[in-house]
Amino acid sequence: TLDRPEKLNAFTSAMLHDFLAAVREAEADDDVRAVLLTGEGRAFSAGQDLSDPAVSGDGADLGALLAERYNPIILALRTIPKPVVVAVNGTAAGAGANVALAGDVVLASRSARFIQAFSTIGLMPDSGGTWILPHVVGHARALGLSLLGDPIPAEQAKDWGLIWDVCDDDVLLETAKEMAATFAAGPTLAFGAIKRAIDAAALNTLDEQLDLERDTQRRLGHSYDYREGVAAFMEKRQPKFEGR
Ligand code: LHQ
Repeated sequence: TLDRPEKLNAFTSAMLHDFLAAVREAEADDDVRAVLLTGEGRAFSAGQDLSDPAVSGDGADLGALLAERYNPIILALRTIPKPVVVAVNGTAAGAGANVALAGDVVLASRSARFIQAFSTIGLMPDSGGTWILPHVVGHARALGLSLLGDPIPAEQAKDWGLIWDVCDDDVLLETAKEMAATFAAGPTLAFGAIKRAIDAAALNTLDEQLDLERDTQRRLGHSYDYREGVAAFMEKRQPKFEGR
């Protein structure tokens, strides 16, 4: 949980450090089979803390901050081979929006809004924004969102395919927790393979993607959870997946 509600969970350097460490820890710990990311208070995150001298001081090197903090976080969220559920509990602005969009299943509260708040302060979208937006919403909407920096409501984000679903504010966290718990009891190796394949598709040819499916399915075919899934189907019972 991003936990700096008095500043709308704007990211400080220390928060970003701890965030990355937490995702890496979740990746390394075999007992962790799903991740749930949310924010405390009325916002998910207002993005980079603009009062930090590292970004507002003379000669501040924004590229260094991206290289050392934001980019590794985005890559860690995209490549952790476990489902990442994001509960966007309120405004997600700037890097806060793009961190949220790096999740696998993004749920937003009805009152949430997404703001590509970059051009408004003389910047361009970062934290993967210029990659994910054109892939997901297309050229025209990616440009409109980025150039205008207008807030878009959760319902519109869903209509545009930016996020998975919208929940009433009072049930968002509960819904996200249930989903994360369901993932945590699921076939973890398959989930990891699905993430990797869907991401790879953005760059692969059909030939390459078919090869990836062949190789990955071969590996999953030797997993305990596949045997268990088939056995449970044949025996007309619920599977008990173990993530191996
Ligand atoms: C904040 C912030 C904030 C500090 C609210 N910083 N205090 C950039 C540079 C380098 C490398 C990495 O990448 C980036 C990427 C980025 O993320 S750049 C984009 C940074 N974010 C923004 O430009 C958004 C700035 N915030 C806002 O526009 C508004 O706060 C929003 C629209 C998010 C919410 O508006 P309100 O609901 O009206 O809340 P508020 O503005 O009153 O904010 C509440 C408090 O939080 C307030 O503090 P105060 O002490 O006056 O109560 C704000 O100053 C503080 N806060 N965002 N990014």
